[in-house]
Amino acid sequence: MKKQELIQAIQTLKKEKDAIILAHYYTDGDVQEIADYVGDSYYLSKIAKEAPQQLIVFCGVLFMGESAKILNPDKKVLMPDPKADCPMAHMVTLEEIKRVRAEHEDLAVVCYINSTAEIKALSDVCVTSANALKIVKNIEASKIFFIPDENLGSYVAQQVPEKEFIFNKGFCPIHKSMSKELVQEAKAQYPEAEILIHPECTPDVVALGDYVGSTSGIIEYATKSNKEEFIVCTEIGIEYALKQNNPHKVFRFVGEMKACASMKCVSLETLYETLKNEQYEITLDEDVMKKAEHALLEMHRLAQ
Ligand code: CIZ
Ligand code: SF4
Repeated sequence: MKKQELIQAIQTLKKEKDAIILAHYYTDGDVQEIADYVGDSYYLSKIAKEAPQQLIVFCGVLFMGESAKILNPDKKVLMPDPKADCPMAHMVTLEEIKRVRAEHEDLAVVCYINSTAEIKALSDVCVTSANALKIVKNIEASKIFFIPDENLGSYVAQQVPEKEFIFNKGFCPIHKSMSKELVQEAKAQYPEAEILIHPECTPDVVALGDYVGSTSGIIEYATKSNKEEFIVCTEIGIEYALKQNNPHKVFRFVGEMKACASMKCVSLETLYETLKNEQYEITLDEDVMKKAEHALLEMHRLAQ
């Protein structure tokens, strides 16, 4: 089918099947354009929780679809591609969480939303890059085991010196490829550009940022800034929303790997197939869902 036909077919199926399409900022522009809501995982988790439609189609990676299912369990949640997984979501073992819990008192296990449902089920609260700082400050426990991302954990820890942090060695390969050298080279070439950094980048890169924050934070900052040019250290899919809000500004991306293959699994074709065949449905163990729900609801409560 041609693009216009695909778009038409998706719109028709969406109405017929009472579906809502949610898309993350890292997905392709075509997908963001057709989605009902586009945002970061915190925002999309709130939309998914309240969605009245029967079908929720999540254009993103598996942990996002799982979170939607956990927060709105009576709905059918579909993902366009079952291979769209985030490697970081698996970078801590359940045994490690149990071990650290057993060894420490007055400890909260804080889990980045980029994690499997099983990991969330063993955690006290979830966070996203948009709310991690606020939530960690609101936690009563004096010790924080931050999983799975060491870089986001370090970024938060720096700003919450009153708490003791235990880190875990997880990372995002995409953000890790955005090295200090590449950012410095880009800055030498474009000295006027402001540097916008996602906190999944390593601490040496975070230290170079004029602004450090989540995707929604980066978009907001770039839109308000009176600068015309930016060096952006996060996944390239964000360019679509940046350009939509700022058609005349220039965004330069750095990194050996600028695109996350999992996020690019979604296309208009796979989205159409998803709606037509009602595949691939997210199913989760009931007990895991209940426990993981607690961590996600705690995120919504503590981020207020
Ligand atoms: O929280 C999210 O949506 C992710 C994965 C990135 C970000 O900063 O928005
Ligand atoms: Fe995971 Fe990184 Fe891809 Fe985000 S960009 S889904 S953290 S691998």
